[in-house]
Amino acid sequence: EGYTVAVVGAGLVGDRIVAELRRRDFPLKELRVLARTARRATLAGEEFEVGVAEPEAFDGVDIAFFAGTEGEKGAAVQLAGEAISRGAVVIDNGSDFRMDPEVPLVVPEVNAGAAKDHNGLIANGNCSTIQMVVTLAPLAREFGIEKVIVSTYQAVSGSGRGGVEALEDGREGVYPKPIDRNAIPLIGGVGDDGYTSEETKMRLETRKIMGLPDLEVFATAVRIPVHTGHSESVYVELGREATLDEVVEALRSAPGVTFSGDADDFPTPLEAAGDPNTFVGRVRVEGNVAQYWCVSDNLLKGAATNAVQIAEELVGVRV
Ligand code: 11C
Repeated sequence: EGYTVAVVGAGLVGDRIVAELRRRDFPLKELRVLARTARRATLAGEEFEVGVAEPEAFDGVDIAFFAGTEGEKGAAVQLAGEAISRGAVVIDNGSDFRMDPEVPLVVPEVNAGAAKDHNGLIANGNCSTIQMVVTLAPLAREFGIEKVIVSTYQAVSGSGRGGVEALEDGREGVYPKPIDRNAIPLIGGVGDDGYTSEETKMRLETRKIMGLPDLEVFATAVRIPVHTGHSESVYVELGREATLDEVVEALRSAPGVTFSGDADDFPTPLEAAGDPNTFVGRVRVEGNVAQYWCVSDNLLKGAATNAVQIAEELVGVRV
């Protein structure tokens, strides 16, 4: 009964994947944790004998979650093919394969059906993209959307343990400038067009997940001294004029959204951290322009929850 599941990576995201598999009661026959080196480790309060992530470790695995590594090529680049050739379906939280046309990029509230069309690998989106598309999808369905301008306020746990140490212990070398009591408008490397990799991910991944290849998306991604929970200020040009009530209704009834209120109610990272939903507040509407504030736990919906939801789509369980 159940599935043999491997989690590759014992960092913050690997920890949350184990937690979400348990919390959502995913049908497990066996749960293996793999990493670069073998060791004992505690993930989500559970002790594991962590195995070495090497090809043979995927023998018998049905689903392999690759937690992904910010700033360097994920382990999936080396090992996804090995896992797939042994019969596993890989769900990759890393960014290496997301824009590959052969690889579905899935946020179940938006494009669950895409998960079925895989060739062994399904990509999980970037955290700041996922929470945005969860809130854009109901607006696209109801009104159509034409243009998005977004500024992010991103938590340090998006950079893994190193980011948390930079905030809490002043660790150097993680960010280009100190993060404590600061705001850093540069996440990832800067491309030839002046956009950072994080900003480009938000543009390209949003188009792919929403199936809107021409959608205009302009992002500015900013790191702030918050432990967990990414926030976003979103401006959307809708396909038609709408009322505040209509926009609120679309957001309030959207799957995966917790609606905090319209003009003067707002969620914060402290409230969103630990919750799998995306929180929305500060909704304003003028003509065909909707603006709002959204917040989500970057390690949960931004990574682990979304990955486990994809696995649920694959095996046909609903929670
Ligand atoms: C951050 N969004 O907060 C990044 C972390 O493409 O999966 C995740 C990077 C990715 O820094």
